[in-house]
Amino acid sequence: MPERPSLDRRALAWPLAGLLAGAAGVVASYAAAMVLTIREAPFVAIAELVVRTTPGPVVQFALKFFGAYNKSLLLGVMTVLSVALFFFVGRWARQRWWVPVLVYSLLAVLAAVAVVSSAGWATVDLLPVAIGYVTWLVALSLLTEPLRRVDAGATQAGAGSGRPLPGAGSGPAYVKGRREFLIRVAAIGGVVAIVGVSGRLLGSGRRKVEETRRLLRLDVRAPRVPAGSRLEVEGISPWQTPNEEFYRIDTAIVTPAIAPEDWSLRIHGMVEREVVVTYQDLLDQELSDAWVTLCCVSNPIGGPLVGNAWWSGVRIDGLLEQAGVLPGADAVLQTSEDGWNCATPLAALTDGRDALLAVAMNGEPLPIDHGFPVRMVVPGLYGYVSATKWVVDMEVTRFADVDAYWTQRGWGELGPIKTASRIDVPRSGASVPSGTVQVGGVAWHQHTGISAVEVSLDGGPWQPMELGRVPSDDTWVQWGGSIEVGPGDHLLRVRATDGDGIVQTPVERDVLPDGATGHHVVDFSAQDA
Ligand SMILES: Nc1nc2c(c(=O)[nH]1)N[C@H]1C(S)=C(S)[C@@H](COP(=O)(O)O)O[C@H]1N2
Ligand SMILES: [Mo]
Repeated sequence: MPERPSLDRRALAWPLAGLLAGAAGVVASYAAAMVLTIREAPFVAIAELVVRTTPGPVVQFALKFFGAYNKSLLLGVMTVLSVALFFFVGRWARQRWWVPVLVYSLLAVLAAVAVVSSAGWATVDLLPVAIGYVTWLVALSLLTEPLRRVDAGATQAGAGSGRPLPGAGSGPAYVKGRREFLIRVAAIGGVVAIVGVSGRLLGSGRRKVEETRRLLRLDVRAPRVPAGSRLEVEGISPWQTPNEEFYRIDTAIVTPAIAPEDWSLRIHGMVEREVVVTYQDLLDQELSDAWVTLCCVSNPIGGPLVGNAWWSGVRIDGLLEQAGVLPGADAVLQTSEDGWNCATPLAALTDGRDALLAVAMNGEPLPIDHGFPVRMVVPGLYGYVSATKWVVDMEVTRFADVDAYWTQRGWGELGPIKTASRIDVPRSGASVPSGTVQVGGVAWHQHTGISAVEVSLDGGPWQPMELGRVPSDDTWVQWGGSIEVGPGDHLLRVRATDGDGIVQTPVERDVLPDGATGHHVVDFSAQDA
């Protein structure tokens, strides 16, 4: 056993390490929650868990004594308790390395329970908990490692002189360890301060925008799924994709949170007059709406990066007309608040299709991550050349003069959508009873439409499937039907025919440079019932 530490600086260094490591973990988890736009950081989630599980009589008692059972009181108590706990964790770490590991693990489990037991949690909500946990372990071991060396040096020196040196040593190991400890305290303290302040700024701005968004009442028509568009096939993608399930693609690590009153769009370039529109200007115009299926160019055959929503907004052709496009222009370069950009063929914005500057998605103000307050939606083109979120600038120009974000990186300049079809049921690897098997999925070729979908079992003849009725050529269609399946392993293949009568090619091509082609094939097995 090392000697009992006397009350010297060395003994104080350990609790200090505990406090700083504790703060580092809490701050890291908080900042992670803000970056991931998770409503409550783990610390607050625990507070909410306490509130949820506090029995009524205790609440009454607290009310009597403190006048209010409010969250700031609770958070204050929790902070004091945490400070004390982290202080002792640091002290205990000196004798028993596993005590901090145990305490951090218990705290992480508590936070995870708090998250999982809250309403509407998602798996990503656990990420801040994991980040906090790892930060605790790493920060504490970084801080205590030089202290351990100091202790070891003191013990050695003590052994050499025949008696333990009480408290502070003065040998080279002590001086070096001490210096290193102080450097690490300063470095970790600095990082904690910076991360904490940025998390706070990020969190408060985002929270305000989210609140504004939630309180917005836009005068848009509510989505009404057209009759006949939905087929009765269990397990296929819903025709209308809910906002929470809609795929997301952003290059930004932290998506922009823009207050509507801070938003404006400048339309300039090859135009007769520059136009600047505010959010209110958009709302003051007549809003159009349309069902449009959005798809990502990087969606592999059979992949999930596609969704169908009801979009409301202002027609882009009208805005371009206000600006007066000059002859010679063939592209509109859009830039988002976060600096991403893309160029869309001018023709796709002016040929009468429902190209919208959208303010609402499925009847609600756009979710922040889907471009709030305003984004572009253009039927028939992949998102990377048309669907600019948080759009703030539109420059009428020529393709010859632009080099946009993804085209610089090897993706095609024009991004017309290719015919695609997907099998949703049976799922790959599924096991079903043999006999009549229900199959189904979705198919799309926005702005051209889908006229037929067929499946082939184990290389057999193409069998026509039933199609849902859709309101326009700009959405996907559900397809479904039944096939006869004997026992054993099977391959099911699907292909669509577009509105021009062109059959989807079986030739397999990668998503790069301008979208994948090929048939979706699913393997499944059937057992004797
Ligand atoms: N500002 C911005 N807009 C963007 C992107 C982006 O990274 N940043 N990604 C684009 C791509 S590649 C696609 S497929 C669509 C996806 O839109 P969603 O995230 O709302 O589904 O947005 C487009 N708009
Ligand atoms: Mo995309």
